[in-house]
Amino acid sequence: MTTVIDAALVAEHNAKLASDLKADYEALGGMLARRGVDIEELTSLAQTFAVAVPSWGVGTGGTRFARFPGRGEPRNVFEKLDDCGVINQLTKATPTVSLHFPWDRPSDARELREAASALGLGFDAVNSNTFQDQAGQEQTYKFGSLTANSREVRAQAIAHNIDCIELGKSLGSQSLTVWVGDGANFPGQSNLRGALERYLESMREIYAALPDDWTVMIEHKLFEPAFYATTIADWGTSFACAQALGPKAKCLVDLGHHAPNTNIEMIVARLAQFGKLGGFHFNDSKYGDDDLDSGSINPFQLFLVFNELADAAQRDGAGFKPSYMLDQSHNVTDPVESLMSSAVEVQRAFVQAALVDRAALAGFQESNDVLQAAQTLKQAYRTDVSAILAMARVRAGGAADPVRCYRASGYRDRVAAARPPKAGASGSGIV
Ligand SMILES: [Mn+2]
Repeated sequence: MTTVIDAALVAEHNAKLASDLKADYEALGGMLARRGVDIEELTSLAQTFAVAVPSWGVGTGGTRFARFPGRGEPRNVFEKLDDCGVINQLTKATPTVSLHFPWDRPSDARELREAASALGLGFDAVNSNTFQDQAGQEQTYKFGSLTANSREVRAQAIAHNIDCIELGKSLGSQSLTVWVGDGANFPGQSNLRGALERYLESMREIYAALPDDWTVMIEHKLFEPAFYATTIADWGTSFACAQALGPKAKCLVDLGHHAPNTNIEMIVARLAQFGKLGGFHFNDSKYGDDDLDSGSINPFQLFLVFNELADAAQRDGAGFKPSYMLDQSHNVTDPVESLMSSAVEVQRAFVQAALVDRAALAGFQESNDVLQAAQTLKQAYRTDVSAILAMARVRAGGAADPVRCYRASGYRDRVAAARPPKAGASGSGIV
């Protein structure tokens, strides 16, 4: 396997931090032992954590108003893979990449698969794109895609999704994520029920093209670009469609795709209960679909989501395996740094949720000891598990402090020189 950053540099970085990490790890281990928790078990658990990186995340995003490109942005899917390789090399938590077609469409799928595999990367869900028109496309998605009134537009959108499945098969993916921006900007623009009927009709054709071991994940989003009525606006609609389509259809929860203050952890519990939780797009938000770094605004919510996931894993066993992906837009930070920090923050919530004393919590719930039940969650959430995460990384060959190590490596300066900006470079937009 090739490493993008010199492995000797990572080893040197880790050696410098080794004694501090050992001291922090032993102190935390002692504190956890007094609670009856074995730190080694948590460290092993942390090492099992994996979240996919979106290929579009390694480029600078932008807003509806402007995009300010960053230095050394990847100009094609191979350069995106290099950046993803750095993220996984230093965090050891992001072994897969989620591609977006046609932005990342390879001319040779085998070459792309080999490039990924040389970096130790695999491919997670593939994502279709029927929310913008591509050069040379016959039909426009201006008035919708899978729900469009026009049969020709729907046929084009269906064919694109089936093409994504075929591409994904050749890359080793096992799921397709479908998000459509279809909806209406004015009351009366669209027949609300008719649009959903057309959506289901289109999705049935896509579903029929899925291999047996594939999943199609339906991603809902409250609003934007449809500002009056979005066809797949909420988890209820997503759930109803997944039920109507069949067992290979599941729901995908993007944390930013809800109204402010929505109880997302309860949505997670509901979908898990009914076997329809397919996966996540992790990010954070303050107002809407802000696509901010995971855990940057509301880390407690992220913890509560993972608390529900830990509960579901305990109830449902090994069969419960939702897929995790980051889905963020980086406007003012180095995307590699943001994605590394976010992977660590999601992993942190995963480990903190494992710290919840579930037997004690169940007892407090049973006896209606409300205060102690709440405190049980808070105790886990307040525990700083940074040393566990760092130890998990170091043991796997990653960096004790990924961002510090990355900065010391000079990677961004190197790629800034090697990747001069190019007009019309491959998309790194906002999803
Ligand atoms: Mn998303």
